[in-house]
Amino acid sequence: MEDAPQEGEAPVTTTAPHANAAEIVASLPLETRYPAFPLRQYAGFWLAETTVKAAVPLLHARLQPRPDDVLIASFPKSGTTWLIALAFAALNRSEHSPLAGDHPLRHCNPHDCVRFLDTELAFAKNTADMDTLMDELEALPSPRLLATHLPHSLLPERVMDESFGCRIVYICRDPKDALVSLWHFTKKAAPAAVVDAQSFTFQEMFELFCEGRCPNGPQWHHVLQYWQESVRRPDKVMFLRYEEMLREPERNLKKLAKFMGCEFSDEEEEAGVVRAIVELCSLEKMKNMEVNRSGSTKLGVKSESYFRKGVVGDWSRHMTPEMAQKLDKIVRDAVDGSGFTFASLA
Ligand code: PAP
Repeated sequence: MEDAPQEGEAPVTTTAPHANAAEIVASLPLETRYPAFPLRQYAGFWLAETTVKAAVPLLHARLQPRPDDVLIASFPKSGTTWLIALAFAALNRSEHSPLAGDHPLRHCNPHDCVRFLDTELAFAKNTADMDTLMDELEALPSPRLLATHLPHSLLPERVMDESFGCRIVYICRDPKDALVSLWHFTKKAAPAAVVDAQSFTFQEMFELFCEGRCPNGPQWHHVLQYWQESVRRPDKVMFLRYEEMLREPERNLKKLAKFMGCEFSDEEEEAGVVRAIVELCSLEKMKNMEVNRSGSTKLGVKSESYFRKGVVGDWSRHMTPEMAQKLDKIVRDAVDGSGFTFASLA
């Protein structure tokens, strides 16, 4: 989390959908209680102001998806880092053996192995930097590994195009655990300049989350949109659950590779390649790598802040039963009748 672009530095004039987002941003509902950055309510979601101003319009105007792109999508703190690592290791395994000592994931935070569309644009300092980012995206060789925290309804239409659209892999996590993870991350990753982050209480985070007033919230609407799209277009949108991945990492990695078009062969499985990737990307391994213990990602986020406990049910150490019941009810009411449910609410 770095300083936001200066006011008025990111005007994007184009006729694409959301082209006027930068002009109307100041008139949108504002939430300043989230300490890392101001949020604006836009198209039903609470997004970083810079995401509304810059990332959404620019992606709609310029992103050219390719059918062999893999777009990792998630609500923040749902297992994104892990999924990026697994997808990167699987896609690039012929060039980088997961057993090799010089594997890129041993030297780079997973976030530096992927292009994070909305986040990178939201962090860009000015229009020139944003243009450079878009040019870099265009110049990347295929297959590209991209990532986003944007809700499905805010992705450019082209991403869903039957001929040109790309594959999306979404990871979903229990809302209560995502909330706890977001609170820890907000306090740990925020730059020192954001003084309020240290005094930001769990109760404050809880209230914001319940109101959907957190980055990319409401979480349950984010999840529901991608789930519905995965039901509508299962060949293009894969829906994974963090809890299931923790339970059966190898099975889920094999499913992921098949979906991405790089299925593991029997020979590879026998040679232990699947196991080696799961091990390379395990929380234990990643957390203890020097590159993830110190320093920052290219966006200036402390590397270590992406790796904490990685368990199911940590919420019970932070929430009273009443808090859990309150959030469960909000989520249950919101997804009721959709056919979707979170495992912990089933
Ligand atoms: P992001 O949205 O900022 O990229 P994201 O990676 O989605 O964050 O979420 C971080 C969570 O994933 C952390 O959960 P926790 O706070 O409940 O512990 C982090 O520990 C967990 N995580 C990170 N890497 C892994 C991994 N390799 N395996 C399992 N969980 C992981």
